[in-house]
Amino acid sequence: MFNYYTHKLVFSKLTFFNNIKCTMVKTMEQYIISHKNPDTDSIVSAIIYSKYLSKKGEDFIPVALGELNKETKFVLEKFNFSSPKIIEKILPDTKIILVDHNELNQSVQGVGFAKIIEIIDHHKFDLKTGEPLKIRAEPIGSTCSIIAKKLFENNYELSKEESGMLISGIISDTLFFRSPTTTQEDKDIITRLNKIANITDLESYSNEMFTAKSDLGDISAHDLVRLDYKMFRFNDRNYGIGVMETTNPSYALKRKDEIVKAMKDIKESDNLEGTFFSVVDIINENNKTFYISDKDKKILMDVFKGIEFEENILDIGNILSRKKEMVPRLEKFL
Ligand SMILES: [Mn+2]
Repeated sequence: MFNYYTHKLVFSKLTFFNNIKCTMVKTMEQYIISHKNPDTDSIVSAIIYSKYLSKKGEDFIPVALGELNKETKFVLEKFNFSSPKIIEKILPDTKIILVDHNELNQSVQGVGFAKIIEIIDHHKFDLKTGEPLKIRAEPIGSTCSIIAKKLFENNYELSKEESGMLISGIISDTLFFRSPTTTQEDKDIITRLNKIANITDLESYSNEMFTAKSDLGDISAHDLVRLDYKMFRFNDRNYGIGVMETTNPSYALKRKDEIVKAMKDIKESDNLEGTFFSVVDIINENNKTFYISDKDKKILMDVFKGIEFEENILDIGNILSRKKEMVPRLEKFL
């Protein structure tokens, strides 16, 4: 769809270079960007927010920064949405909206030269921007919860499928309310959305989602560690933390040797001080975290009172949330 501001920008540039012959004015695409290693919350947020904006006559294309995981594919198929286009980088001055992230190292290549016009997120903030922008951040279980609130507030008429998508995003990020990031509001929002979506048994639907996510086939150990991986800066040094939320933890635990090797490679390539890979058993609410150095092992033992499970793996108990439990405690300690 036509966008006035983009058009004006291109038009003024053309006027300026009026000696250059140009037969076609091509408007620059505008994007809603989900984070790297995309998850269901970020992808659904981007898709549904783009639907809302297009109703208001604003054309933003939801995009993914990489291959979708199997849970997300399952959800899109279930509610009949096509996968968003995958992009790697953006041109300078592209207008973008960031959903489910605000740290630029989790965003698209070229984000530093883009025009970020809005951010909707539920993570801690670590951002400096050149220009004023719209920000909506809430300490709530998922970005989909914030999108749902915004759509309710603006009397957007959600379809059955759109409601089902938002419910899926909330279920995914809150591990169907098991995660300590869950708030009462998330639960209330799901109840309200399900009046439209009419999913008969939310518990069994959530299990279907988690089973889809746990089916990783013959994924390489390297991709497994990177599946839901984020880099953090603690005490001016880089740490990489991968998380695998699964109903089948033995899948990863059995592949220890490969995973340890992959973690060593990633430590090298990402120039990390330390690296962790947590296998989170969603059903039994337990976290087994891989480490590759004695230093990292000691950190896990000091911070989470981890107990030895096997060499290179500590059982750190019922720590389910990287965002709310792992990162703040590691940051404080380090
Ligand atoms: Mn999220």
